[in-house]
Amino acid sequence: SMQCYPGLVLALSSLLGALALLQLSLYLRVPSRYGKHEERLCRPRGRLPARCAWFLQELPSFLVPALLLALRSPPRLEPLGCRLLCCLFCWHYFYRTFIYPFFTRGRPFPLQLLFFGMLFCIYNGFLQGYYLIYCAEYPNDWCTDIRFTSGLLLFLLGMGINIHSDLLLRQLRKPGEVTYKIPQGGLFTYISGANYFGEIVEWFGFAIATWSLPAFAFAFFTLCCIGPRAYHHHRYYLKTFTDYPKSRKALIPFVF
Ligand code: NDX
Repeated sequence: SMQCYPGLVLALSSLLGALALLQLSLYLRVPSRYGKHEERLCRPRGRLPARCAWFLQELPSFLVPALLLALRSPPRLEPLGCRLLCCLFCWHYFYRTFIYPFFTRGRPFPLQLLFFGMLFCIYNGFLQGYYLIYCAEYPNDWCTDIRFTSGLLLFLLGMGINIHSDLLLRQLRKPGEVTYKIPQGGLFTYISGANYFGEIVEWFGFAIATWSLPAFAFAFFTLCCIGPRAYHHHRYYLKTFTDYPKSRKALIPFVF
């Protein structure tokens, strides 16, 4: 049966960190080609409706850790911290897999990116789940540790911002519409990438609550993946809308 191999966790986390840097070098200058940054005419290729694409892409991030948690024998009941943290991860991906896709009004998603996105979700879902369920050790009072409590608070705050911002974006379109408008309300008042800001806060909160290398590697990956994307969204808005609010920043309120 499965057991903890610390070397495996170290190797997978390092590779995730390396992927984050690769991501940064690839997408700092040019955005990843989906949504408003897709070059429709230049690159005709397969697409899947946004609904199916997001469902399929994110499903492994829910399924893999959920299965690891459910199938471990003997079940790991102690310490409480491990199960709680694994449930937090699954909770986010329950939302992203079973709720977000069914409401999205996004454009069809490129198959090629879907394939890589799915591979990424399998990889990361395995790493986070495997670490928490087979490797992590926490004292029994971890739930009252300042790292756990402050991390959990950040996680919940970030998730709230992310879900609320996703909702504001969705309400910009009527069903069937694919045009872009200026996002308004919530944190969009201050930044163009409010949904991304929430997601980044969320995963840094998760990293602090788990205090683990895999979770910090994932938070760093998230930052390198959607940080530049927030900047590209911001540039797109400035270029497209002459009446775009001048005081609005890309990702960090009042700063950048
Ligand atoms: N999916 C994470 N890399 C990614 C998919 C792409 O969950 O090969 C990372 C995720 C993947 C990426 C994933 C990993 C790396 C990949 C990359 C593709 C290439 C890259 C695989 C897995 C790669 C290497 C080389 C390292 C292997 O029509 P539309 O779609 O634009 O409509 C949008 C709409 N909208 C508007 N509507 C009206 N007016 C406006 N002005 C609008 N602006 C937007 O809102 C969408 O329907 C919706 C949201 O759009 P957008 O662009 O703001 O967000 P989006 O990027 O689609 O993300 C959606 C949510 C969001 O909450 C975000 O925080 C979260 O997913 N997310 C996204 C990406 C990654 C991630 C979280 C994470 O890293 N944690």
